[in-house]
Amino acid sequence: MRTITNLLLIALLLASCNTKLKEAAETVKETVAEVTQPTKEKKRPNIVFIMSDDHAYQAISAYSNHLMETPNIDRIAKEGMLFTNACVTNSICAPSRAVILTGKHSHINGKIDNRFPFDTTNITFPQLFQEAGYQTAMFGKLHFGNSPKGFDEFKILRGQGNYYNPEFITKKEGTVNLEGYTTDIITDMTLNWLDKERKEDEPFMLMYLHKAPHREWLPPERHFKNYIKKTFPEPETLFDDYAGRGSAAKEAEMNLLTHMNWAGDSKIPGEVMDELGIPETPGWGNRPPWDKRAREWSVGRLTPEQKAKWDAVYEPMIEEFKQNYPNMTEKEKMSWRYQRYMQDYCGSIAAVDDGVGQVLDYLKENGLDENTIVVYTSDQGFYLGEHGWFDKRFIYDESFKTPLLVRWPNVVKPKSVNTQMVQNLDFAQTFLEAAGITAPSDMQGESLVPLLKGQNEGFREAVYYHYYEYPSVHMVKRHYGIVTEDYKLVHFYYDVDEWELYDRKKDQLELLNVYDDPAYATVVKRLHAQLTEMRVKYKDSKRLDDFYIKKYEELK
Ligand code: SGN
Ligand code: CA
Repeated sequence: MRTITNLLLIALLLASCNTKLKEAAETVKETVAEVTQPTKEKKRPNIVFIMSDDHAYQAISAYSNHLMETPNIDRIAKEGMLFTNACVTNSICAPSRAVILTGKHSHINGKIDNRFPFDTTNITFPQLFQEAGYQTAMFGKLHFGNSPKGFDEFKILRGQGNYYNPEFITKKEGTVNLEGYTTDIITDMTLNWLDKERKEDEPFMLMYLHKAPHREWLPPERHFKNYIKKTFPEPETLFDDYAGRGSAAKEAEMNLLTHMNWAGDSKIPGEVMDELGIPETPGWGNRPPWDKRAREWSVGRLTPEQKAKWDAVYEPMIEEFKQNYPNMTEKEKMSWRYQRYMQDYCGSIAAVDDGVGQVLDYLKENGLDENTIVVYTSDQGFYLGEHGWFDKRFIYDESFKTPLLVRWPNVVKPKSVNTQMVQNLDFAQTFLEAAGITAPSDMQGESLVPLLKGQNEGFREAVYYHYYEYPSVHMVKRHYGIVTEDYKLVHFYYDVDEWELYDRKKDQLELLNVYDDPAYATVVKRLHAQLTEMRVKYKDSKRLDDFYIKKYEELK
């Protein structure tokens, strides 16, 4: 009753400002009705969580169309909210998925890298949805090492999965081999479940998870035949020499010219490499190359029919390359590799965009769109030639940030843009709150529901990041750090002890480490203190860093 009296007083005060009188009276009427009468039970929203693998925000036209158009993914932002500062806590596949499912940082859920097993005693948000009476289903790439808990139905790719003729681990039929293009197969499975298996009277939580555009980037015919002809603008930092940064950037093995496979990634057959005298790209840390084998396990899987269509388009490209290669400068080779990379990368995304369109259409045509939250994101960002790189892992922007678009009719204002520092860590609590399910108190994220409703006040001002997988493929050193709107403070450790500070406002390309610049002494001091506080808040520590190093070495 006291609440009602207070509300009345506030409304009357407002009303005294004359013209607002009528409005205020209405507000009072509505609020009193809400407080005194139990509101008609609202239908719980459905959730469609769409995630692709390694999809850089740079390749979504809702963010920027300098590379390609993604009209269907963009629909989510047009009818909902585009997050321009969404980021991950640990930029790599399986750990990102573990963070999303558990709502806990990697050092707490234990899945610190792709190799560590996922501890299945962790509580994941789908389990809570299932317990609360939601129907749950997952289709596509999980890449976890184990089957997901809390799902009525799942069909997941084995490990990394393949672009063509994939193998799926299924809940009901064991392992199955399917012929066709994986992105389309995952879409078909999703649509089939929505149409044939879903019960109409219960809400659902559906995870639709693409393998594309993960390496080695194989588009379907309908897209490779167009994308192979395209030319893409080169990023400003394609020829970066890493001069302003420490050893981590200099020693990473992610360079398009020196670390990308010719046979697997650029689609130049092994015989042609031999003919031209191109050596195989060494494996990480000088391990044996997997360059030619990568072609075998990707293009090598195509059926004769698929291969004929492939060759009809890729052979002319290979012929042209054979003619040009002997006279190409190193710079020209880099530019060629960048174009080749973007043609296949963007072509793979075009198929994801088609699938997203089909799912959005299905929801609309079946009257499900009004009460369904649709989320599009990636497991992390990706380098599209920025700093001369491909792959991810770093706290630097292109891999640290991730796309996030959310459509929630009647809650999210169409065409809204949110600049808050949200993380994949927040998804679990967001979905749970949206569904009216209580989140476990030890989850470490923050619900994004207020942000989706347009209320940003009091949201976090800094995020914590920690990457572990080293030494490993791409050789990105272990590091943790804090990122605020203005700065990024990073500690690279294990075989080095290096600190980096970036001024995010003045140096958006992150080319200059200003950690030792006296002009930043106060900032460094303040951020160190904030980082220490964050490590305490999220229960991370030097002791845990050492624990995971020891475990990592034992796993070798
Ligand atoms: C493979 C890829 C790497 C990639 C990791 C992790 N090499 O090892 O380029 O970084 O997966 O990717 S490949 O030649 O085998 O494709 S992740 O998305 O699963 O984390
Ligand atoms: Ca990934």
